Amino acid sequence: MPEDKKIIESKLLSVKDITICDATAQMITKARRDGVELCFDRAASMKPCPIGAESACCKHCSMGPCRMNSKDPYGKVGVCGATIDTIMARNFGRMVAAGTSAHTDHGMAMLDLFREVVNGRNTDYTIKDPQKLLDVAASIDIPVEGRSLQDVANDLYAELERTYTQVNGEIPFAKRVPPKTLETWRKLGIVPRGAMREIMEMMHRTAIGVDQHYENITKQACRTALADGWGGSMVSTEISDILYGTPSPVVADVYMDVLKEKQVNIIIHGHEPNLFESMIASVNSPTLIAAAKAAGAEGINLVGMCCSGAEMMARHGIPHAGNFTSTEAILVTGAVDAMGVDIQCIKQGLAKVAECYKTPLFTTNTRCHIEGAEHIEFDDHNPAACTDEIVIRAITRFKNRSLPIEIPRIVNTGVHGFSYEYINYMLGGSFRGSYTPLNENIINGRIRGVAGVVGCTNPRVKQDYVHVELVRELIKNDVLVLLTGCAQIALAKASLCTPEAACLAGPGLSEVCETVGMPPVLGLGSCVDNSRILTAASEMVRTGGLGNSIADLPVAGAAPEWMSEKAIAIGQYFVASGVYTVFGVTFPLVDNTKFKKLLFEGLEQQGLGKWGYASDPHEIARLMIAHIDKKRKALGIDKTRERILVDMADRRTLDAA
Ligand code: XCC
Ligand code: SF4
Repeated sequence: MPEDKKIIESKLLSVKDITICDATAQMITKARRDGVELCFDRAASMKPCPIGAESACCKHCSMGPCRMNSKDPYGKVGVCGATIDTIMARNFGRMVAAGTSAHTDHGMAMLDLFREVVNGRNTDYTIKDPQKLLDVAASIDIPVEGRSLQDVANDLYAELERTYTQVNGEIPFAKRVPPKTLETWRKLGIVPRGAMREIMEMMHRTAIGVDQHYENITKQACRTALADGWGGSMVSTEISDILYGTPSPVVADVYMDVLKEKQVNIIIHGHEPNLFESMIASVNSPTLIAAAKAAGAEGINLVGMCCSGAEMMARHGIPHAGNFTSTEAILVTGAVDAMGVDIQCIKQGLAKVAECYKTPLFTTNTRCHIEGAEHIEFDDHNPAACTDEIVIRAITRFKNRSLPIEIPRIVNTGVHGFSYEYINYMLGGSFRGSYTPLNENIINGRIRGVAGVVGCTNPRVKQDYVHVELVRELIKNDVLVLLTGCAQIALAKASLCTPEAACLAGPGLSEVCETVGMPPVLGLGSCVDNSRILTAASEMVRTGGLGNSIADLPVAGAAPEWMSEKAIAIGQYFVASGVYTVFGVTFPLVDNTKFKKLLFEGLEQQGLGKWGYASDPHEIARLMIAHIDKKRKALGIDKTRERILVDMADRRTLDAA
């Protein structure tokens, strides 16, 4: 597929080939003028290692590293005798373990804070959503009737801790899994016990000389990934909702014009909401606002990026400046007076760019220091000490601004914050909140199916382009799209997170959107909030009419511009939950191997989902829609229809709207 290849292999030298984000494009041009290097330039000057890209090497011991030949995958084995399938399965399993550990460690930090709030040792945070606490407790069979909130909270903490530490049995949220799906997992022996145990076993099994059957390694990869989706990530989402409030639709601005030239601009970028929540308190402190005004600023402007930004946008409507590949570019504006980061997806390259534009960069989390950045440790028990200090330092930087400022004058407004609970309410109304209307609209064909489009942006592909083209085609074909993470920001920038974007959807989906007043693409929050998609899928099964397991549903997932190991963990837990999941960019496997066949076909025959791959957005859409149609047919709710391609007229319709 020549078009496919072009997207990946173009040297990405001209700005219009690098991104469709006009603000990022403007900043790339300015950075070139200023002689500052960004991730796009580094990607262009360093080809991806072809052997690593196909996962055809192993460095698990010092008899190697051993390199296989992807043109002749069975032509040789490693010094220990490991075959290409063992090598690829081990590498894949370790990516799943790394991604799972990221989400579950994040979830554990939320649980640590919850414990301290519940036992009264932390009074800086409170339980903002007691109803959610009761709902979560009830969902895992903790008695709630007639009990005090404190008692239920104590039990909930003890129960959820098992998600991590339990050595035997099933993690608590296994109770939420549709029975037939759970039965399949039990049969395959992949119900997670506790995340720590699964990650440990995954690492052990993939060491030299342990598990050397790709099928058995894949089972543990499923089990580990499920400890993420139904474990660490789900705990993170639920506890964050309990502590900070469950999202409901909120209007929010995206793009770089959320920076304000005359204000003190502070960006928070990373993943854990506690830092961001405390920063909201700090920027609203009358003393600090007065200090900002004394320094000549009109006020203090707090903005998010990446996943903590997506989460704060969904929960509080905090403006969002851009996704993963824009985090260096935003510093090029010269308008950022401080950037505070915590964990995950924080490019080390930020330190250099921040230095060039005299923006103080602060690391705040004990797990993430960066050489060249200043560390101000964030402590849940005294959160203001860190966030107030960042504000003070930002005010100083504002006062001493010496470089010219150039803020791309582009901003878009959209609606975000579609939690699982809100979708329930939105479709069913407050008196009969339920997923029945969604299922009915799928059964009657107005909605063809549901797609989750998630994940990162990646400087190896044109930023936002694959996300936006894919989603346009999905909604045009009446597929309702759920978004999280950096994908959500790409679509928000492209104006698709608005009710008006219903005009771009097919006739069935646009009718539903217009009736309910919702956008055809629903932003759910950060990457850990992919757990909201799992909860929604379970509810669709429970509501009835669409089969007995998640694997029966006319749904599909995609991470078209992924880059992180976390995306692999997410993909694997969707696949293990029964979802067909298509990745773009590249897939770390050698073609024509048994392990690839297992991931792309075999798992589906075991009652799970399966993986797919394509780099071209229209091909990804074709694969997803074909799968949705296959599931509709199996459910007996298919009717023939053509796949519709997006044309220029559609683009003009949106511009006009
Ligand atoms: Fe990171 Fe979560 Fe990927 Fe974005 S989507 S690049 S993982 S910030 Ni999570
Ligand atoms: Fe080579 Fe085997 Fe060692 Fe891997 S574990 S580096 S394949 S000898």
